[in-house]
Order: sequence, then structure tokens, then C-alpha cells
Amino acid sequence: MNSDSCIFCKIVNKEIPSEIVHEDDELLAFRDISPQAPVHLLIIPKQHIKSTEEINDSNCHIAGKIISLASSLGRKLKLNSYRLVFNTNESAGQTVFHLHCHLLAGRQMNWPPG
Ligand code: DGP
Repeated sequence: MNSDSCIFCKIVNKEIPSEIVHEDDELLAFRDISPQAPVHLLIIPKQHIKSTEEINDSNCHIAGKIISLASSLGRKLKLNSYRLVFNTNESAGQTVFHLHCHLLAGRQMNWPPG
């Protein structure tokens, strides 16, 4: 899927509405349309990166920024526990092929996740 048909690129470009909780030059964070926990945010780069498979030495700063933003949102929302998830490819549950970090909180999380 290229960026023209990518649903998260459309959210970045405000062609599709979303409940945005943070925006800066490089990142967008918004509420998941199908929440799996009381707090379920998606943190994405504005740049179209397909998945963690496309993270490399030249763009890995974005992964650090995503985790830093998750930490900042955790403090802002006063979350004392949360889970960060990057699904990579279909068997792992990836359905949208634009890199995203799920931030899940507000309920007991099980491990292993299944
Ligand atoms: P994954 O399965 O890891 O690829 O997660 C994709 C998530 O994206 C899934 O939890 C549902 C969410 N999602 C899909 N389409 C939309 C949308 O149009 N708006 C919002 N806010 N979330 C979406």
C-alpha cells in the first residue's frame, strides 16, 4: 500500500477525521477507532513508513520519538501502567501498513498476550 491509499496518511492529511491528542512536525497521536482498552491511542510518524521492518539506522530516531511521546502522554494522562505494541505484518495482527504504536491502558493486561 502506498501513501496515496494509506488510511493513516489520510488521517495525517486530515482527509479522514480522528480524535487527535497530540500533533507535532513528525508525529500524530489519536484515539483508536476500535479501542481495546479504556485508553487506546495510536502514535504514528507523519512520514509513511510501512512497519518496523522499514526502521533502519537512517530513520530510527522516529522510533525513539514515538516512545518518548508515549512516555509523555502517559505522564499527561496520569497512567501508572500502560502497554506499547508495534504489530509487524499480518500474523502479528498488523492490519494498517503505516507504522504505528498502540498505547493501551486502563485495564489489567494479560501476559502472554495470545
Ligand atoms: P493494527 O491491527 O496493529 O494494524 O492496528 C490498526 C489499528 O488502527 C486498529 O486498532 C484500528 C485502527 N484504525 C483503523 N482504521 C482507523 C481509522 O480510520 N481511524 C482510527 N482512529 N483508527 C483506525
